[in-house]
Amino acid sequence: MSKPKRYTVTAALPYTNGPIHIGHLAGVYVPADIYVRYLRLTGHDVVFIGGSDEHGVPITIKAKNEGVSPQDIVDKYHAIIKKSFEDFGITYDNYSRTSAQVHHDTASEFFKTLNEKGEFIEETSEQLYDEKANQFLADRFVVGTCPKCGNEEAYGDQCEKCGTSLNATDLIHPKSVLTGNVPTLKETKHWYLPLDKHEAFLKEWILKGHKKDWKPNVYGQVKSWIDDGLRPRAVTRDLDWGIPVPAQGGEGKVLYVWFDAPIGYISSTKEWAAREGKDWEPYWKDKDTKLVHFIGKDNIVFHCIIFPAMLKAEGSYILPENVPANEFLNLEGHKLSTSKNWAVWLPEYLEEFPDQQDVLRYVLTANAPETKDNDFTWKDFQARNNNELVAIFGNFINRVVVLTNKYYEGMVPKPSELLEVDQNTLAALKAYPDVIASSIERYRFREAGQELMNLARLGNKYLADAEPWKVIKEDEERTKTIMYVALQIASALATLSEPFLPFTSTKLKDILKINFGVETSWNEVSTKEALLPAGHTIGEAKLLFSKIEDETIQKQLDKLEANKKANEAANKTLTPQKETITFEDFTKLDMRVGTIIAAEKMPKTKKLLVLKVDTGIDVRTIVSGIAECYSAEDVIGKRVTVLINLAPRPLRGVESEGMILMTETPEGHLVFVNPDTSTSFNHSVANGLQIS
Ligand code: B3M
Ligand code: ZN
Repeated sequence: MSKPKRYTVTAALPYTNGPIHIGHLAGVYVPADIYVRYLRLTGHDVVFIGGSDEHGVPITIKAKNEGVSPQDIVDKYHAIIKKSFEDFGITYDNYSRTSAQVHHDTASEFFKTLNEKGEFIEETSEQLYDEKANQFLADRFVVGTCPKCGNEEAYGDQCEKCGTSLNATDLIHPKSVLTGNVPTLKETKHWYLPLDKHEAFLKEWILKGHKKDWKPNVYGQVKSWIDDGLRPRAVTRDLDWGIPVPAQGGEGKVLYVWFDAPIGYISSTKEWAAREGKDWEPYWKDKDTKLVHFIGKDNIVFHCIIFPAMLKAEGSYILPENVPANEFLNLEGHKLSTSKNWAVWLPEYLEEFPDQQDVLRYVLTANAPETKDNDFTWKDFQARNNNELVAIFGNFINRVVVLTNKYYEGMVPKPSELLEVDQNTLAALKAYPDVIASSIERYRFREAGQELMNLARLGNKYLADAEPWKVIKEDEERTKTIMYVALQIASALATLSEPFLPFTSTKLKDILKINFGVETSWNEVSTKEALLPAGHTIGEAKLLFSKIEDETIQKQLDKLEANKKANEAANKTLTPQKETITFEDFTKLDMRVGTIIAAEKMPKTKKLLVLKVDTGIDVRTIVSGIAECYSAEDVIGKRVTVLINLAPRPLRGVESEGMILMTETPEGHLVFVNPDTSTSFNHSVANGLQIS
């Protein structure tokens, strides 16, 4: 595309079934925000669009699990997610939600247009059905083995391991997420988008077209799907949460979430335009608009094949110029996982590191999973903060500001003759806007972030070599020149850091007093004679970054470790229920409340305690396998529930005349079914009685 007239930039609409974590930020939102901030700073017409994805099975499942309505879930997480974006400086021009009326209308219209144009196939076929839950199983309501890669946890619409988009009936050994049942087949009618019909166009557009400049991971995935052959794909579902299908025979059905969600970008643009008194259409329909979708790799097929096919079928829309999808970010060597709570959640991060959004933005950019999956570690986080942000960027700025205040009461000195080293440094400085821009425009945000740090390195090295703190003693004129040059670098950093470290950039502009009308634009960093002219007065030094201590990092590692343990306990496979017994069977059990009056360890065993228990009718000996959790002293005097009519049996030569009822906590500890409190009884209900 020749120079675009305007940009429409979108970032994936997060599902509102939980808060967002560092993986989302690194993969989608920070790169998107860097990109749009850069575009704005360079004077482009850009709209940055986002919103919450509030339909779809993940939401319904979350609501079911929490025993609340889907609406409660989306209201809760929409607010939390929106706030996280604001907190981390993600500068959407509009953040909408797919439950908004404008979206329901837009998505319905879109469907109707395609339907009227005959772009769908209506077909009745057999779909997976859960007899027990009384519902069809699509998308995340069903898991099974991926026919392509063998992943046993593939969903009904997609395998997240290999990225393949699936139809639920493709799954091998499907299983209902709702009941665990093996689904049966039941006839139902749906509307299908015949992707095969668009195959020729997609080939032309992506494979033969200019999409070779797409990232190799994106291009490669898309090519492999096209090469595999495309098939019709259902765009409606038998569900009750979503946008009702606006067609005859659509009663009780909703639009497939991946049909409505990308249209959410359009609805959100409409909302923005209405608010700003603009026309939304050029942002989606003018061929001089550059449309860019920022997404994670699991969303590639939807943004590179299905949505473009929808847009093409509709006929009046432009197609994305680029879809710079990232790979995944891992955490301390393991896949990020919401269900396993293996994540750094943004709200929690801010609680523990208040006002340190830029540190996270910086580290996630430096480690962005641009070309392959990457790992976030707390040690690396600490190292990047301490060795780069504090030791290079922060240190340079601090020295410049402190010395300027000390020598010149904050006034930028007038330089005298520029030596070669000064000229070279200023020339190097002027090259940075283009260098960083070129990386950003090629979606190489890691590289861009490192170039920014290189500019700070340039400053640091310049000062360290020039040593103004020594020179001042013998050559005041030379010192002025050195400080002048250093101040120009500080000023350039204030401007060029904005896309990456927006909070720091604001602070720095405040320190340098360049935020009120004397701001330098991105391009002016290269062209302006003096970024900070002699005579301009700067403010006092303020710390931009602070060192992160080992204890702080250890605390985060401990927290993850604790999560892991809790998970292991929670994931222990629950013993299935035994065969049912009759009420008569139950009444045969004679349970009494007794008191342990004596206890001793059974010699040469690990697990056994020999107890004397006062049952109220007698005192008897009971051998109990609880010694790994309780010592003899622990249990003496304890009131316990005893099954007294269990046939006596010898254990290691001691006749045991009954049984103490115990149960297991989620952490795997044995606890007494305690007649004195109700809590332990709840455990027994939840976990099944374990008899020791
Ligand atoms: N909500 C998937 C996700 O959150 C999906 C993206 C929609 S973008 C239109 O990962
Ligand atoms: Zn797979």
